[in-house]
Amino acid sequence: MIIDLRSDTVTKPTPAMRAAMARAEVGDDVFGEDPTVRELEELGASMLGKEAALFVASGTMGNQVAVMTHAGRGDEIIVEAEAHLYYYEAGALAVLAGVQVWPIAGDRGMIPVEKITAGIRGDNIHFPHTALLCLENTHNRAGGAVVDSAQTAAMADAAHRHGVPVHLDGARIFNAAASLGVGVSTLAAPADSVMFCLSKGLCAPVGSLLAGTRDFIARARRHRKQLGGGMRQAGILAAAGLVALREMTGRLADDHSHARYMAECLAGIPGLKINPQSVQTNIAIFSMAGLGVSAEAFLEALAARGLLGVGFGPGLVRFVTHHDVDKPGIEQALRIVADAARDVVSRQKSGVSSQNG
Ligand code: TLP
Repeated sequence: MIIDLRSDTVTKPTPAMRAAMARAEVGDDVFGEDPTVRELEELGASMLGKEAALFVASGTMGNQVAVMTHAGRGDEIIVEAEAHLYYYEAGALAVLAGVQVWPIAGDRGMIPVEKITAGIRGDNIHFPHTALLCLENTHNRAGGAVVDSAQTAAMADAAHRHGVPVHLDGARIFNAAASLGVGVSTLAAPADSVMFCLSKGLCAPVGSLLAGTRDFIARARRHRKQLGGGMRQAGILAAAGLVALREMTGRLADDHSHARYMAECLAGIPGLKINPQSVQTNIAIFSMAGLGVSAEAFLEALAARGLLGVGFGPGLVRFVTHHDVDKPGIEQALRIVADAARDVVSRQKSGVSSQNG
């Protein structure tokens, strides 16, 4: 059996989801007539503490629709330098939204407030208009780092003081809320729009929600249509999303304790480096540079033994824990990592000694 820790997107829909999908009431959602999509949008909006929500095909679509709704062509948006919507969305900000980016390096998802203030352009014919500040919680490339509500409010206030709205990429906002022990609506409150994914830790097969004011969502609906995201009997998918929101948010702490446990064990394997304290949610990024091989070569050695992860930069590997890998699976994954690391190191040594000899 393969243990797949590449992402929390690899989970299969649960039996309850498949049953709900089979019996979902549907209609044509472009006409606003799919009752299950409407139910999901209403539930998602109320959980997030927003007036309205829009069901979209993916987190990427939700982020890009949000930017298109907040900003016009030639506008500038302030982003954290490794934010997903900038780093991992295939240049969509340029191609679809037509905006340019003012990236600011953050620390575990927190962008220094004074840099946000300094990044907001003044009223000058030479400058682009600063149209949006984008935040991310949990922050993926910062290893699933959690941004608390005071930090979120401080960043959002800096933007709002200058009339700049705030979008929150909350693909994993339920993980952030579970880690902090607060409601998602508390974390979402400072943001004008929030995207979150049903298809990450929550096991739905497809879909994300974009939430905001009623007026914002009405305008976003038009941009979703422009992107070809107007789906028809989408209630089949929304039905799984309803199960995700009702049944799957309460178990995320298990994923977090698995990731922390993994980090503690990985830290004890010679050649690997990770600070277990930095693992706050379900993502563990570790350095394997000490093994003396590339991340790709190490990932191949893991895959040959039945464990999948992803490369996250030179010498870095990411594991994401999720519903479909239980504690025994995690133990097995750790045995595989230890075995592969030992093997890589001993091959290196014998390679060196035979070269020398
Ligand atoms: N992240 C994926 C990959 O794209 C890296 C993953 O495996 O973690 N925002 C954040 C913070 C995300 O982590 C992701 C997906 C998205 C947006 C995009 O969601 P999808 O994949 O549904 O377009």
